Amino acid sequence: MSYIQQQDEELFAMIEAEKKRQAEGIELIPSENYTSGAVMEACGSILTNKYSEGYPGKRYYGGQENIDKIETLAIERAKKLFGAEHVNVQPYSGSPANSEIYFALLNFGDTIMGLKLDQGGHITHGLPIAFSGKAYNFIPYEVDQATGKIDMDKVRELALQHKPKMIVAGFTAYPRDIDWKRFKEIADEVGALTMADISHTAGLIAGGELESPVPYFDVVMTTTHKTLRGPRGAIIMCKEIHAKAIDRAVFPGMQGGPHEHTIAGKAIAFGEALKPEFKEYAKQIRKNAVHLAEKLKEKGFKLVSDGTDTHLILVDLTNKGVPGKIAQSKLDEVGITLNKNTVPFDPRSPMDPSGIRLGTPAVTTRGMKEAEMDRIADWIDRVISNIDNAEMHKQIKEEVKEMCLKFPVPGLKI
Ligand code: DSN
Repeated sequence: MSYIQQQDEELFAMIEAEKKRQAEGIELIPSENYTSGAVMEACGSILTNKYSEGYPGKRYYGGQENIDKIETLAIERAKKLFGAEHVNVQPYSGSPANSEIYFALLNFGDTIMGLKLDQGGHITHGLPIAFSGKAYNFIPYEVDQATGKIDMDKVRELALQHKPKMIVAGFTAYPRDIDWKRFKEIADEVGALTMADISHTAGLIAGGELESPVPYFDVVMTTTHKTLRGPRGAIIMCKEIHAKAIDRAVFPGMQGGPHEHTIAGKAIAFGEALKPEFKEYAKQIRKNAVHLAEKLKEKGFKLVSDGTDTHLILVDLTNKGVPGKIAQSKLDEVGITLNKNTVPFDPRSPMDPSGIRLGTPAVTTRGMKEAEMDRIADWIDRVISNIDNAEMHKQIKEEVKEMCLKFPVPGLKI
C-alpha cells in the first residue's frame, strides 16, 4: 500500500477506513469472504499490464510465455479440484459467465427453466428486466410454500409442460442442498441441457461437504470469491463435448482480453483449496451455519426451510415485526454486516423485504467457531428485539469489536 499512500492520500484514507471496518466487524454476507494475502498480491501484481486475447498456445498478441503458464496452471488446478473435463478460467464474474453459457449452447428466445429470483434464484436466472429474462424465455420454478424447499415433482411437471432446452439449478438465497441427480433425470426426460450455478457452495463442494453436480451436469459454473475464497471472478466447467462452444462464447463471443492478474489469483485460491486444511474449513463453515441457525431458532427466529444444509441462512423476520431493511441497517451500526433479502412468497418489495440473509464463510475464515456463533446469535437477537435502543446498540458495537480483534482477517494488517 505504500505506493497508494505516497501518491493518493485521499484514496489511501478510504481503503484504510474499509480495512478497519473489515477488521472490527462481523461479516455475515454469505457471498463474501476474505482472500489470503497471496491471492491479493496476485491480483495487485504486474500481470494487470498484459493483454492476452485467446487461450494458452493460441493468442493474438506476443509476449505470452509467462501468461500461458499461469492460465494453464489455473485450468489444471481447477480441473483437479472439481474433477472437471474442461475448464475456462477467463469469465470476469458470475453474471458474464452465465450469459456466456446461454450464448454458447442456446439460441435467443429458447426456453430455459430457473428458480425465481424472489425464491432464491439469481438475476441471471431469468429476471424479466435482466439480459437473461429478455433474451431467453425463462420459465421460473418455485419452492414449496409449506416447506421452503424445491418441489422436484413440480420441477418435473413444468419441464414436461414447457420442454426447456436447458434447466438451470443453483441459487443465491437457498439454504438447502440440491438433488443434482434428480435435476439431471428430469432434464434427460425432456432432452434438456443441465447447467449448475454453484457460486455459493463451490467451496463446500470442493471441500467434500456437499455433493458435486460436475459428474452429472453438462455445464457447471461458479464465482471464485464466495465459499471458494478466491478473487472476484468466475470459471465455467463443462463436459469435453461442450468445450469448444463454451470457449468461443467466452472469447470472442462476449469478452475481450482476460484479466490475467485475477486468473493468477484464481490459481492461488485453487491451490489453497486443494490442501487438506480446506476440507476442515469447509466442514467448519457448515458446522457454524447449522449451529447459528439452531441458536437463532431457539430465540424465536423463523428460518426459511427451518434450517440450513449449507453456509447460508435465510430468516423471515415477519414474526419479529422488523423489516429486513431496518434489521440490516441497525445491525450494520453495531458492526454486524448481512443483507436484507426477500423470502419466498414475500408480500413486501425487494428493496424493503421481509427477511435477512446471512452466512458463515467469512467468520469461519477468521477462525470463529460454535462459541462465537452463540455470541453472534445473541447480538442479532438483542439488536432486533430492541431495535430502537441506541444505548444497547452502542454497548453491542463495543462487544463486537472486542471479539473481532481476537480473530485477525487474513492478509490484513492494521
Ligand atoms: N451478489 C451475489 C450474492 O450476494 O449472492 C450473487 O451474485
